[in-house]
Amino acid sequence: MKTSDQFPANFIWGVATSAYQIEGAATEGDRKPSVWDTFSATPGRVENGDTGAVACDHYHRYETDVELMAKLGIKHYRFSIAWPRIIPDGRGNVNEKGIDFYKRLVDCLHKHGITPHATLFHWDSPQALEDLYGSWRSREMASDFADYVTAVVSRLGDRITNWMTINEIPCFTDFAYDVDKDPPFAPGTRVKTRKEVWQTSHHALLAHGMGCQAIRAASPVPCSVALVDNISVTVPLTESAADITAAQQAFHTSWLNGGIIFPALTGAYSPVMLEKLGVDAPVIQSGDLEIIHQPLDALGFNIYTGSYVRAADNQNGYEFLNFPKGYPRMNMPWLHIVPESLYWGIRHISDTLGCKDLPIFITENGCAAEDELNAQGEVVDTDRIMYLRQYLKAAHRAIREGYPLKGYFLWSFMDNFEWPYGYSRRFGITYIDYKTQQRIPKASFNWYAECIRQNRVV
Ligand code: GBH
Repeated sequence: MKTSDQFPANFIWGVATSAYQIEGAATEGDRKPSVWDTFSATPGRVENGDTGAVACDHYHRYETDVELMAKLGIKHYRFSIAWPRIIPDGRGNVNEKGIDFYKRLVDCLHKHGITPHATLFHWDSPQALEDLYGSWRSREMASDFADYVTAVVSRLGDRITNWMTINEIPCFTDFAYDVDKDPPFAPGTRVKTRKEVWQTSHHALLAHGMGCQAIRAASPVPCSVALVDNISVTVPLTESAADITAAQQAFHTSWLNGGIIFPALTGAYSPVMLEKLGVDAPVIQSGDLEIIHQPLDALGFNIYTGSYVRAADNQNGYEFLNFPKGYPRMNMPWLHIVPESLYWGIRHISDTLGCKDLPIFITENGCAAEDELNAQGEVVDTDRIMYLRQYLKAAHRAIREGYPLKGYFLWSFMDNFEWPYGYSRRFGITYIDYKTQQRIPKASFNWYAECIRQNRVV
Protein backbone atom coordinates (compact mmCIF):
# COMPACT_ATOMS: atom_id res chain seq x y z
CA MET A 1 0.00 0.00 0.00
CA LYS A 2 1.36 3.42 -0.96
CA THR A 3 0.71 6.01 1.72
CA SER A 4 1.72 9.63 2.09
CA ASP A 5 4.07 8.72 4.91
CA GLN A 6 6.32 6.80 2.51
CA PHE A 7 10.00 7.75 2.42
CA PRO A 8 11.54 8.35 -1.03
CA ALA A 9 12.18 5.13 -2.94
CA ASN A 10 15.96 5.58 -2.75
CA PHE A 11 16.06 6.57 0.93
CA ILE A 12 19.09 5.17 2.71
CA TRP A 13 18.22 3.16 5.82
CA GLY A 14 21.30 2.21 7.76
CA VAL A 15 22.92 1.47 11.09
CA ALA A 16 26.14 2.83 12.58
CA THR A 17 28.98 1.71 14.86
CA SER A 18 32.58 2.73 15.53
CA ALA A 19 35.81 0.75 15.72
CA TYR A 20 36.86 1.12 19.35
CA GLN A 21 33.33 0.61 20.60
CA ILE A 22 32.82 -2.81 18.96
CA GLU A 23 36.00 -4.41 17.58
CA GLY A 24 37.92 -5.59 20.63
CA ALA A 25 41.05 -7.58 19.63
CA ALA A 26 43.02 -4.61 20.88
CA THR A 27 46.42 -6.23 20.52
CA GLU A 28 45.74 -8.45 17.53
CA GLY A 29 46.86 -7.95 13.95
CA ASP A 30 49.72 -5.76 15.24
CA ARG A 31 47.37 -3.03 16.45
CA LYS A 32 48.91 -0.73 19.04
CA PRO A 33 47.06 1.28 21.70
CA SER A 34 44.88 4.28 21.07
CA VAL A 35 44.35 6.95 23.71
CA TRP A 36 41.13 5.16 24.64
CA ASP A 37 43.04 1.95 25.50
CA THR A 38 45.29 3.93 27.81
CA PHE A 39 42.49 6.00 29.26
CA SER A 40 40.19 3.07 29.96
CA ALA A 41 43.04 1.14 31.58
CA THR A 42 43.53 4.03 34.01
CA PRO A 43 41.56 3.43 37.22
CA GLY A 44 38.65 5.78 37.76
CA ARG A 45 38.31 6.94 34.16
CA VAL A 46 35.64 4.56 32.86
CA GLU A 47 32.68 3.17 34.78
CA ASN A 48 33.33 -0.27 36.33
CA GLY A 49 36.88 -0.20 34.92
CA ASP A 50 35.50 -1.30 31.54
CA THR A 51 37.79 -1.18 28.49
CA GLY A 52 37.41 -1.83 24.77
CA ALA A 53 39.92 -4.70 24.85
CA VAL A 54 37.20 -7.24 23.96
CA ALA A 55 34.09 -5.09 23.41
CA CYS A 56 31.70 -7.00 21.09
CA ASP A 57 34.57 -9.03 19.66
CA HIS A 58 33.44 -7.82 16.26
CA TYR A 59 36.98 -8.24 14.92
CA HIS A 60 36.41 -12.01 15.07
CA ARG A 61 32.64 -12.04 14.64
CA TYR A 62 32.20 -9.59 11.77
CA GLU A 63 30.83 -12.25 9.42
CA THR A 64 27.92 -13.21 11.66
CA ASP A 65 27.37 -9.53 12.49
CA VAL A 66 27.07 -8.71 8.80
CA GLU A 67 24.68 -11.63 8.34
CA LEU A 68 22.52 -10.16 11.08
CA MET A 69 22.61 -6.76 9.34
CA ALA A 70 21.41 -8.46 6.18
CA LYS A 71 18.51 -9.96 8.18
CA LEU A 72 17.65 -6.49 9.41
CA GLY A 73 17.31 -5.49 5.77
CA ILE A 74 19.72 -2.55 5.77
CA LYS A 75 21.60 -1.80 2.57
CA HIS A 76 24.02 0.69 4.18
CA TYR A 77 26.40 0.40 7.11
CA ARG A 78 28.45 3.16 8.72
CA PHE A 79 31.53 2.00 10.64
CA SER A 80 34.90 3.49 11.43
CA ILE A 81 38.44 2.51 10.57
CA ALA A 82 40.96 2.41 13.41
CA TRP A 83 44.07 4.50 12.82
CA PRO A 84 46.03 2.38 15.40
CA ARG A 85 45.35 -0.74 13.30
CA ILE A 86 46.50 0.87 10.05
CA ILE A 87 49.49 2.86 11.30
CA PRO A 88 50.12 1.48 14.79
CA ASP A 89 52.76 4.12 15.61
CA GLY A 90 50.55 6.92 14.34
CA ARG A 91 53.05 7.84 11.62
CA GLY A 92 55.39 5.75 9.51
CA ASN A 93 54.87 2.12 8.55
CA VAL A 94 51.51 0.96 7.22
CA ASN A 95 50.35 -2.29 8.79
CA GLU A 96 48.91 -4.41 5.99
CA LYS A 97 47.29 -6.74 8.54
CA GLY A 98 45.14 -3.85 9.65
CA ILE A 99 44.19 -3.07 6.06
CA ASP A 100 43.35 -6.74 5.51
CA PHE A 101 40.80 -6.77 8.32
CA TYR A 102 38.85 -3.94 6.67
CA LYS A 103 39.18 -5.60 3.27
CA ARG A 104 37.59 -8.74 4.70
CA LEU A 105 34.85 -6.72 6.41
CA VAL A 106 34.04 -4.66 3.33
CA ASP A 107 34.08 -7.66 0.99
CA CYS A 108 31.67 -9.39 3.35
CA LEU A 109 29.38 -6.32 3.30
CA HIS A 110 29.40 -6.24 -0.50
CA LYS A 111 28.64 -9.97 -0.59
CA HIS A 112 25.45 -9.19 1.36
CA GLY A 113 24.53 -6.20 -0.78
CA ILE A 114 25.42 -3.70 1.93
CA THR A 115 27.19 -0.47 0.94
CA PRO A 116 30.01 0.61 3.27
CA HIS A 117 30.20 4.17 4.63
CA ALA A 118 33.53 4.57 6.37
CA THR A 119 34.47 7.14 9.00
CA LEU A 120 38.22 7.63 9.07
CA PHE A 121 38.43 8.85 12.64
CA HIS A 122 36.11 8.13 15.54
CA TRP A 123 38.23 9.30 18.50
CA ASP A 124 40.87 6.53 18.64
CA SER A 125 44.03 8.64 18.29
CA PRO A 126 47.21 6.55 18.30
CA GLN A 127 48.73 6.70 21.80
CA ALA A 128 52.17 6.99 20.18
CA LEU A 129 51.24 10.45 18.86
CA GLU A 130 49.85 11.53 22.23
CA ASP A 131 53.24 10.54 23.70
CA LEU A 132 55.24 12.11 20.89
CA TYR A 133 53.68 15.56 20.66
CA GLY A 134 50.41 15.63 22.57
CA SER A 135 48.28 14.51 19.59
CA TRP A 136 45.61 17.16 18.95
CA ARG A 137 47.58 19.80 20.84
CA SER A 138 49.99 19.87 17.91
CA ARG A 139 49.44 20.95 14.31
CA GLU A 140 51.50 17.92 13.30
CA MET A 141 48.46 15.78 14.04
CA ALA A 142 46.71 17.15 10.95
CA SER A 143 49.44 16.10 8.52
CA ASP A 144 49.86 12.71 10.20
CA PHE A 145 46.11 12.23 9.86
CA ALA A 146 46.30 13.09 6.16
CA ASP A 147 49.06 10.50 5.67
CA TYR A 148 46.96 7.89 7.43
CA VAL A 149 44.00 8.80 5.20
CA THR A 150 46.16 8.40 2.09
CA ALA A 151 47.26 4.97 3.32
CA VAL A 152 43.65 3.87 3.80
CA VAL A 153 42.06 5.36 0.71
CA SER A 154 44.79 4.27 -1.68
CA ARG A 155 44.31 0.68 -0.47
CA LEU A 156 40.56 0.51 0.15
CA GLY A 157 39.30 3.11 -2.31
CA ASP A 158 38.41 0.42 -4.82
CA ARG A 159 35.92 -1.00 -2.31
CA ILE A 160 34.69 2.04 -0.41
CA THR A 161 33.41 5.22 -2.05
CA ASN A 162 31.54 6.89 0.83
CA TRP A 163 34.04 8.56 3.13
CA MET A 164 33.59 10.58 6.29
CA THR A 165 36.69 12.27 7.64
CA ILE A 166 36.10 12.84 11.34
CA ASN A 167 33.34 12.12 13.80
CA GLU A 168 32.30 14.85 16.26
CA ILE A 169 35.31 17.09 16.79
CA PRO A 170 34.26 18.35 20.27
CA CYS A 171 34.38 14.85 21.73
CA PHE A 172 38.14 14.46 21.38
CA THR A 173 39.04 18.13 21.79
CA ASP A 174 36.73 20.06 24.10
CA PHE A 175 35.67 16.99 26.09
CA ALA A 176 39.20 15.60 26.19
CA TYR A 177 41.31 18.59 27.15
CA ASP A 178 39.00 20.86 29.12
CA VAL A 179 39.69 20.64 32.82
CA ASP A 180 36.07 20.99 33.81
CA LYS A 181 34.35 18.36 31.69
CA ASP A 182 32.67 15.61 33.65
CA PRO A 183 33.16 12.86 32.73
CA PRO A 184 36.16 13.63 30.52
CA PHE A 185 36.92 11.78 27.29
CA ALA A 186 40.36 10.38 26.34
CA PRO A 187 43.10 11.39 26.65
CA GLY A 188 41.65 13.43 29.52
CA THR A 189 44.74 15.61 29.66
CA ARG A 190 44.27 18.95 31.33
CA VAL A 191 45.45 21.94 29.37
CA LYS A 192 45.88 25.27 31.08
CA THR A 193 43.62 27.58 29.15
CA ARG A 194 40.46 27.57 27.08
CA LYS A 195 42.58 28.98 24.26
CA GLU A 196 44.58 25.75 24.19
CA VAL A 197 41.35 23.74 24.09
CA TRP A 198 40.24 25.80 21.10
CA GLN A 199 43.56 25.17 19.47
CA THR A 200 43.03 21.38 19.61
CA SER A 201 39.70 21.88 17.88
CA HIS A 202 41.31 24.08 15.22
CA HIS A 203 43.90 21.36 14.57
CA ALA A 204 41.09 18.84 14.16
CA LEU A 205 39.48 21.10 11.56
CA LEU A 206 42.81 21.29 9.74
CA ALA A 207 42.94 17.49 9.83
CA HIS A 208 39.48 17.37 8.32
CA GLY A 209 40.52 19.72 5.50
CA MET A 210 43.77 17.93 4.77
CA GLY A 211 41.92 14.63 5.05
CA CYS A 212 39.46 15.73 2.34
CA GLN A 213 42.33 16.64 0.05
CA ALA A 214 44.02 13.31 0.76
CA ILE A 215 40.86 11.33 -0.02
CA ARG A 216 40.37 13.09 -3.35
CA ALA A 217 44.01 12.61 -4.31
CA ALA A 218 44.14 8.94 -3.31
CA SER A 219 40.76 7.62 -4.40
CA PRO A 220 41.00 5.58 -7.61
CA VAL A 221 37.33 6.30 -8.42
CA PRO A 222 34.91 9.20 -7.90
CA CYS A 223 33.81 9.21 -4.27
CA SER A 224 31.75 11.11 -1.73
CA VAL A 225 33.44 13.05 1.08
CA ALA A 226 31.65 14.27 4.21
CA LEU A 227 32.25 15.62 7.69
CA VAL A 228 30.28 14.24 10.64
CA ASP A 229 29.31 16.83 13.20
CA ASN A 230 27.23 16.83 16.34
CA ILE A 231 25.53 20.15 15.86
CA SER A 232 23.81 21.62 18.86
CA VAL A 233 20.22 21.99 17.74
CA THR A 234 18.09 24.89 18.84
CA VAL A 235 14.38 24.16 18.58
CA PRO A 236 11.93 27.07 18.51
CA LEU A 237 9.49 26.75 21.38
CA THR A 238 6.62 27.60 19.07
CA GLU A 239 6.69 27.94 15.32
CA SER A 240 5.95 31.65 15.44
CA ALA A 241 8.14 33.73 13.14
CA ALA A 242 9.73 35.34 16.19
CA ASP A 243 10.66 32.05 17.86
CA ILE A 244 12.01 30.61 14.61
CA THR A 245 14.26 33.63 14.12
CA ALA A 246 15.36 33.37 17.75
CA ALA A 247 16.24 29.68 17.31
CA GLN A 248 18.24 30.47 14.17
CA GLN A 249 20.19 33.20 15.92
CA ALA A 250 20.92 30.95 18.87
CA PHE A 251 22.01 28.22 16.46
CA HIS A 252 24.60 30.53 14.94
CA THR A 253 25.95 31.75 18.26
CA SER A 254 26.52 28.36 19.83
CA TRP A 255 30.23 27.52 19.84
CA LEU A 256 29.52 23.91 18.96
CA ASN A 257 28.13 25.03 15.60
CA GLY A 258 29.94 28.31 15.02
CA GLY A 259 33.32 26.77 15.76
CA ILE A 260 33.01 23.66 13.63
CA ILE A 261 30.35 23.37 10.98
CA PHE A 262 30.61 27.09 10.10
CA PRO A 263 34.32 27.10 9.24
CA ALA A 264 34.00 23.74 7.45
CA LEU A 265 31.08 24.97 5.33
CA THR A 266 31.75 28.66 4.92
CA GLY A 267 35.48 29.12 5.48
CA ALA A 268 35.02 31.31 8.56
CA TYR A 269 34.34 30.82 12.24
CA SER A 270 31.01 32.41 13.06
CA PRO A 271 31.82 36.08 13.85
CA VAL A 272 29.46 36.24 16.84
CA MET A 273 31.14 33.24 18.31
CA LEU A 274 34.66 34.57 17.76
CA GLU A 275 33.63 37.77 19.46
CA LYS A 276 32.33 35.77 22.42
CA LEU A 277 35.62 33.85 22.65
CA GLY A 278 37.73 37.01 22.69
CA VAL A 279 41.29 36.19 23.80
CA ASP A 280 40.42 32.50 23.96
CA ALA A 281 40.05 32.30 20.17
CA PRO A 282 42.50 29.86 18.55
CA VAL A 283 45.55 31.02 16.62
CA ILE A 284 44.65 30.79 12.94
CA GLN A 285 47.58 30.84 10.52
CA SER A 286 47.16 32.31 7.09
CA GLY A 287 45.83 29.71 4.70
CA ASP A 288 44.24 27.60 7.47
CA LEU A 289 40.67 28.56 6.67
CA GLU A 290 41.15 27.72 3.00
CA ILE A 291 42.37 24.25 4.00
CA ILE A 292 39.45 23.76 6.36
CA HIS A 293 36.91 24.95 3.81
CA GLN A 294 36.97 22.02 1.38
CA PRO A 295 34.23 21.19 -1.08
CA LEU A 296 32.03 18.49 0.44
CA ASP A 297 29.69 16.03 -1.25
CA ALA A 298 27.51 15.46 1.79
CA LEU A 299 27.03 16.43 5.42
CA GLY A 300 26.61 14.01 8.29
CA PHE A 301 24.87 15.03 11.49
CA ASN A 302 24.62 13.08 14.69
CA ILE A 303 21.46 14.33 16.35
CA TYR A 304 20.23 12.92 19.66
CA THR A 305 18.65 15.87 21.42
CA GLY A 306 18.19 19.63 21.30
CA SER A 307 17.45 22.73 23.35
CA TYR A 308 14.32 24.83 23.32
CA VAL A 309 14.73 28.49 22.51
CA ARG A 310 12.28 31.38 22.35
CA ALA A 311 12.33 35.04 21.39
CA ALA A 312 13.15 37.31 24.32
CA ASP A 313 13.37 40.95 25.13
CA ASN A 314 17.06 40.95 25.89
CA GLN A 315 20.27 41.96 24.16
CA ASN A 316 20.47 38.71 22.15
CA GLY A 317 16.84 38.57 21.16
CA TYR A 318 16.57 34.95 22.32
CA GLU A 319 16.76 32.80 25.40
CA PHE A 320 17.52 29.14 26.03
CA LEU A 321 14.93 27.39 28.19
CA ASN A 322 15.95 25.02 30.95
CA PHE A 323 14.38 21.59 30.91
CA PRO A 324 11.89 21.17 33.75
CA LYS A 325 12.90 18.55 36.33
CA GLY A 326 10.45 15.95 35.11
CA TYR A 327 11.24 16.33 31.40
CA PRO A 328 11.44 12.87 29.80
CA ARG A 329 14.85 11.59 28.86
CA MET A 330 16.45 8.32 27.90
CA ASN A 331 19.20 6.58 29.85
CA MET A 332 21.94 9.23 29.64
CA PRO A 333 22.11 12.44 31.65
CA TRP A 334 22.05 14.59 28.50
CA LEU A 335 19.53 12.60 26.49
CA HIS A 336 16.35 14.68 26.70
CA ILE A 337 13.78 13.50 24.20
CA VAL A 338 13.46 16.30 21.63
CA PRO A 339 12.31 14.65 18.40
CA GLU A 340 11.90 17.94 16.51
CA SER A 341 15.66 18.50 16.90
CA LEU A 342 16.16 16.20 13.95
CA TYR A 343 14.02 18.41 11.72
CA TRP A 344 15.32 21.74 13.01
CA GLY A 345 18.97 20.73 12.79
CA ILE A 346 18.55 19.98 9.10
CA ARG A 347 16.46 23.10 8.49
CA HIS A 348 18.82 25.57 10.22
CA ILE A 349 21.82 24.23 8.31
CA SER A 350 20.09 24.05 4.98
CA ASP A 351 18.32 27.42 5.24
CA THR A 352 21.11 29.52 6.67
CA LEU A 353 24.51 28.18 5.66
CA GLY A 354 24.37 28.49 1.88
CA CYS A 355 24.26 24.73 1.23
CA LYS A 356 20.67 24.21 0.13
CA ASP A 357 21.33 21.29 -2.19
CA LEU A 358 24.07 19.52 -0.28
CA PRO A 359 22.85 16.00 0.62
CA ILE A 360 22.38 15.54 4.35
CA PHE A 361 22.64 12.28 6.26
CA ILE A 362 21.67 11.65 9.82
CA THR A 363 24.80 9.66 10.58
CA GLU A 364 23.68 8.85 14.13
CA ASN A 365 20.41 8.92 16.03
CA GLY A 366 19.33 6.57 18.76
CA CYS A 367 19.19 6.22 22.52
CA ALA A 368 20.27 4.30 25.58
CA ALA A 369 17.57 2.39 27.42
CA GLU A 370 17.56 0.22 30.54
CA ASP A 371 17.27 -2.96 28.51
CA GLU A 372 16.63 -6.22 30.30
CA LEU A 373 16.16 -9.75 29.12
CA ASN A 374 12.71 -11.02 30.10
CA ALA A 375 11.80 -14.57 31.12
CA GLN A 376 11.54 -15.56 27.46
CA GLY A 377 15.02 -14.22 26.80
CA GLU A 378 13.77 -11.22 24.83
CA VAL A 379 14.38 -7.50 25.20
CA VAL A 380 11.12 -5.66 24.62
CA ASP A 381 12.40 -2.09 24.37
CA THR A 382 9.20 -0.24 23.62
CA ASP A 383 10.79 2.90 25.10
CA ARG A 384 13.50 2.87 22.40
CA ILE A 385 10.86 2.28 19.73
CA MET A 386 8.87 5.24 21.06
CA TYR A 387 12.00 7.43 20.86
CA LEU A 388 13.02 6.31 17.37
CA ARG A 389 9.51 6.55 15.97
CA GLN A 390 9.20 10.21 16.96
CA TYR A 391 12.62 11.17 15.56
CA LEU A 392 11.97 9.37 12.29
CA LYS A 393 8.70 11.23 11.91
CA ALA A 394 10.65 14.47 12.25
CA ALA A 395 13.02 13.17 9.55
CA HIS A 396 10.04 12.54 7.31
CA ARG A 397 8.82 16.08 7.85
CA ALA A 398 12.18 17.42 6.65
CA ILE A 399 11.87 15.36 3.47
CA ARG A 400 8.25 16.39 2.92
CA GLU A 401 9.29 20.01 3.10
CA GLY A 402 11.95 19.47 0.48
CA TYR A 403 15.12 19.35 2.59
CA PRO A 404 17.84 17.14 1.07
CA LEU A 405 17.81 14.43 3.73
CA LYS A 406 19.04 11.33 1.92
CA GLY A 407 19.61 8.80 4.67
CA TYR A 408 19.46 7.79 8.32
CA PHE A 409 21.92 5.62 10.26
CA LEU A 410 20.56 4.33 13.54
CA TRP A 411 22.99 4.35 16.48
CA SER A 412 23.63 1.62 17.08
CA PHE A 413 23.49 -1.73 15.37
CA MET A 414 24.44 -3.35 18.68
CA ASP A 415 25.20 -2.49 22.30
CA ASN A 416 28.81 -1.43 22.66
CA PHE A 417 31.50 0.34 24.69
CA GLU A 418 29.86 3.64 25.57
CA TRP A 419 33.04 5.64 26.25
CA PRO A 420 33.29 6.87 29.87
CA TYR A 421 30.16 4.87 30.71
CA GLY A 422 31.68 1.59 29.55
CA TYR A 423 29.15 -1.21 29.05
CA SER A 424 26.69 0.25 31.55
CA ARG A 425 24.72 2.04 28.82
CA ARG A 426 23.12 0.18 25.93
CA PHE A 427 22.40 1.99 22.64
CA GLY A 428 21.92 -1.08 20.43
CA ILE A 429 18.94 -2.52 18.64
CA THR A 430 20.82 -5.79 19.14
CA TYR A 431 21.47 -6.87 22.74
CA ILE A 432 24.95 -8.13 23.55
CA ASP A 433 25.42 -10.63 26.32
CA TYR A 434 28.99 -9.66 27.19
CA LYS A 435 29.61 -12.97 29.00
CA THR A 436 28.80 -15.16 26.01
CA GLN A 437 29.01 -12.59 23.17
CA GLN A 438 25.56 -13.77 22.13
CA ARG A 439 23.68 -11.32 19.90
CA ILE A 440 19.97 -10.99 20.66
CA PRO A 441 17.89 -8.76 18.38
CA LYS A 442 15.68 -6.50 20.52
CA ALA A 443 12.07 -5.62 19.74
CA SER A 444 13.39 -2.38 18.21
CA PHE A 445 15.41 -4.46 15.74
CA ASN A 446 12.24 -6.08 14.43
CA TRP A 447 10.43 -2.77 14.45
CA TYR A 448 13.22 -1.08 12.44
CA ALA A 449 13.25 -4.02 9.99
CA GLU A 450 9.54 -3.44 9.41
CA CYS A 451 10.09 0.31 8.80
CA ILE A 452 12.71 -0.56 6.20
CA ARG A 453 10.46 -3.15 4.58
CA GLN A 454 7.55 -0.72 4.35
CA ASN A 455 9.79 2.31 3.67
CA ARG A 456 7.90 4.33 6.29
CA VAL A 457 7.69 4.74 10.04
CA VAL A 458 5.48 1.97 11.38
C1 GBH B 1 27.87 9.96 19.85
O1 GBH B 1 28.25 11.08 20.56
C2 GBH B 1 29.10 9.20 19.46
O2 GBH B 1 29.48 9.48 18.13
C3 GBH B 1 29.00 7.72 19.68
O3 GBH B 1 30.26 7.15 19.59
C4 GBH B 1 28.33 7.45 21.02
O4 GBH B 1 28.30 6.10 21.33
C5 GBH B 1 26.93 7.99 20.95
O5 GBH B 1 26.91 9.33 20.60
C6 GBH B 1 26.14 7.85 22.24
O6 GBH B 1 26.70 8.61 23.26
O7 GBH B 1 27.28 15.58 29.31
O8 GBH B 1 25.84 17.41 28.72
O9 GBH B 1 28.20 17.72 28.67
C7 GBH B 1 27.20 11.79 21.14
C8 GBH B 1 27.70 13.13 21.53
C9 GBH B 1 28.99 13.98 23.24
C10 GBH B 1 26.62 14.00 23.40
C11 GBH B 1 29.11 14.31 24.69
C12 GBH B 1 26.72 14.33 24.84
C13 GBH B 1 28.04 15.26 26.53
C14 GBH B 1 27.06 16.33 26.85
N1 GBH B 1 27.78 13.29 22.95
N2 GBH B 1 27.95 15.01 25.12
S1 GBH B 1 27.11 16.80 28.51
